[in-house]
Amino acid sequence: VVVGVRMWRHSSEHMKWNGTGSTAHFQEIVLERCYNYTQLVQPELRDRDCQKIREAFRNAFISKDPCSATEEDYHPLMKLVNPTVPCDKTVFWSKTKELAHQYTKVQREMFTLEDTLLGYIADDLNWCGDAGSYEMNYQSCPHWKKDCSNNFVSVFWDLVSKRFAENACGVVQVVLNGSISNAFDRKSTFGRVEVHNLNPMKVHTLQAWVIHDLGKFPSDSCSGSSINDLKWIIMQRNIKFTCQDNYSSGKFLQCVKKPEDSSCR
Ligand code: N1C
Repeated sequence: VVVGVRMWRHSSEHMKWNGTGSTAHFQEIVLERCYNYTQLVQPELRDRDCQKIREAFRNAFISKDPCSATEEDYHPLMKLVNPTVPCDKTVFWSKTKELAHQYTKVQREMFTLEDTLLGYIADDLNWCGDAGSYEMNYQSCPHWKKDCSNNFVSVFWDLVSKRFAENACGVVQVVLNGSISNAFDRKSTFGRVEVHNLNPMKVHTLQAWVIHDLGKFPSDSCSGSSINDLKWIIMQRNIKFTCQDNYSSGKFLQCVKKPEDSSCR
């Protein structure tokens, strides 16, 4: 009976947040993804110390209040991994994660954030700790809306997205969702962080692709008002803007593979 009571108290103490808890085996997954990326995906990074990266990642949030994350917490991790995407190869996305990743898989040398080391490591993972404990909290983590926006996962994505955008150069692309009413959303990470951190000295054109899902009615397009917002922001920043639409997702991927096809012009 005593053991049962202790276990119950233990887990209820940790159910304090409204978001999903840390991903099971977080540490092992981080290490495995790091090795996989640095040895197989991008062997130019083979000298990166994955144990150090895992430790710096953990130290960023462990034993800390999960609602008081700052950029500084991640600085040691950022120092170990600087983003290196060649000019003309950056691909942003908003509400089109799946499709953007299919695109960079077909166009092998193109990069979304998840095709860089830190994005690859953290993709789809969840993590948080607790002040006064060396453990991760696997029961619950702060929900960005219901608990706090300065949680460690949100601060991480905002920071790596900012660095990813700051480092972009040449022509950059964004894959947007034409099957929702606002293909460009000022409140998304792309609209709130990335657009404003492109460096006009380095980026000369933003090329937008507005893609709709097969079978769904297109709800937004290059001539819609949300894209017009984006165009206005980008042109004000002295960056050239181009937009392509009327592709379905399947057609888009076909045309990526076979751009010379007459139906793709
Ligand atoms: O808010 P979004 O899309 O516009 O963010 C996407 C945008 C991309 O261009 C990426 O470079 O911002 C970057 N980015 C990620 O790569 C990423 N991977 C996983 C931003 N967020 C990312 N996530 C998680 O998805 C994160 O938790 C964030 O809150 C969502 C954003 O998805 P979205 O709204 O479709």
